Amino acid sequence: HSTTGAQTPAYYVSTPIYYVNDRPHLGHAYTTVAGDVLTRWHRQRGEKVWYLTGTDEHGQKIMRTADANGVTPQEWCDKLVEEAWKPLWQHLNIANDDFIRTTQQRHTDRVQEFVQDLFDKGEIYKGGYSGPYCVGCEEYKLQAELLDGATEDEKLCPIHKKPVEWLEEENYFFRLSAYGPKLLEFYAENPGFIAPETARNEVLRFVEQGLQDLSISRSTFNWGVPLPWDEKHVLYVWVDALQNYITAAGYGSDPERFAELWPASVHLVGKDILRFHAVIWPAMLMAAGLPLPKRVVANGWLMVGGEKMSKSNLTGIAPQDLTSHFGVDAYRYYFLRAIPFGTDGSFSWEDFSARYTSELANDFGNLASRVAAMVGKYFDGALPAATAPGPAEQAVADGLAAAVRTADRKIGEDLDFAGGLAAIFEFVKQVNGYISDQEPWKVAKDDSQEGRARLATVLYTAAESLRATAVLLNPVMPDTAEKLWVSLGAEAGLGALAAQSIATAGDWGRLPAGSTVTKGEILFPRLEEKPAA
Ligand code: ME8
Repeated sequence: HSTTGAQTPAYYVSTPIYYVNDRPHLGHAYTTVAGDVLTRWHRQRGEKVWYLTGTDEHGQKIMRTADANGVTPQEWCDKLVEEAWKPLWQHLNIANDDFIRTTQQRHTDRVQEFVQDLFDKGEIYKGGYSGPYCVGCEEYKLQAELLDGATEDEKLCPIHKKPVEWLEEENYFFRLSAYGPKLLEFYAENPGFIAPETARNEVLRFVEQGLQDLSISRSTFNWGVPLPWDEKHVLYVWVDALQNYITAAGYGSDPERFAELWPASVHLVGKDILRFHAVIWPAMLMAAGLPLPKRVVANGWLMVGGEKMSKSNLTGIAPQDLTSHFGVDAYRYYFLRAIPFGTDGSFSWEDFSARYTSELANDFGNLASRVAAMVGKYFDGALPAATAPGPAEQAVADGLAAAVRTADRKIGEDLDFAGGLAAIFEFVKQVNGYISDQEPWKVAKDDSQEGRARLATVLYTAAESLRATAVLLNPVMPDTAEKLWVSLGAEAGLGALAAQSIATAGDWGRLPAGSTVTKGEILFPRLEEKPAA
């Protein structure tokens, strides 16, 4: 605990740290974009936020890949991190605050201290284990969950559909079995700890069956963090990996920062690695006497041909193959809008194109360009004041307030990105409906003072709606929202888009009359033909 006084806890979100055995695909980007939208949303609320991602670089999977490529594991990791992983996050406009690599000394030193502490407390003992192991998962499997392979002796991992290997060795064990009752108690007291509900139920059933102690070291290869008390062993890659969430946050090195960041607000994970995060990780933290993260939220899988998209099975699609066609912002939008968070979903070129055209280009992009064009044509680009508001305008203002409330709850609290985006785009539809009803191009033919006031009111209402839409979409589509902000001339009166708060986004009338509206860039250009496969 910090002695320098009360700290405001930061909203701390983590992604899994990804294995760098290969390049990233849509599945990795899915979790990372979700975390980016979540943290940008909280930043836009004015909260202190910390967003962590990184890479998992130890273990047999990485070692074998490096061997097969004739380089050392460290060389392999350095190359993949610098050439593939970091550039992708930059390309997708991910605003992470830190990037942890498990081969960094700031990590390995703290990991050694952590396990030494557990060893000293008697939480770790020496034993032996034999069982089927999947290198793809880096996990011992249970006989019962294996699938039949091509021959009588061959058994397959249910996730990777690849043969498991029989491992038999002397290792160190963590007394995981002792934590079953404490974990169940914790889940009962913290019903929101694991989401969604299906994930929570799966974990409860698993723990209720009784836990086995966990093998936490390996002595048949050396690509890992050495056990400080027995250097013939390296730490099991998952035990090392999970600790990134505290080592990056200043555990053991910067107590003040650690007090501010820990416990994490949300660990985002794919559903395949839920048990590590919702069972093993909390048990290790309990053993160390550290607070547990507040939430573990599991996303579903992006599927290809009915199977999980995966590096190991060569079904990965590179995000750049889609962003080069649809653009980065549409990419960020599409996966969160199309797949309810927590459920599996598949990407289809047709579905993406359809949503791009109807939701982004027609409903949203056209609205922005029509409004800017009309303010230009009828008021020389100077936003007029709404001098004659009536019930139609009140309905738009009410629709906005409702959209802000719903989106804030769904995106900011429930991680229901699809629901939150639906609420924002319902509002966009409402504004389109308002313009069709008001027919400003007809009102413009009425030169009377009353006609001018009506026209001014309609255009102000539309522009003010776009002002709020830019704020709400900034966490999801930052470049597009910025273009819109610029085209509305909002910066002069309201300041930078990033400084706008969600809390006041729904307050009607913030965009000052007199703002200089210009017809900016087309937000979502028409799609070219699909490139030949
Ligand atoms: O498991 N659909 O790393 P990893 C959706 N190093 N999400 C997917 C996905 C798919 N088809 N494929 C991958 C590891 N993901 C460990 C994590 S954490 C302490 C250590 C995402 O490279 C999803 O978030 O196999 C999944 O949890 C993560 O990538 C696994 O990445």
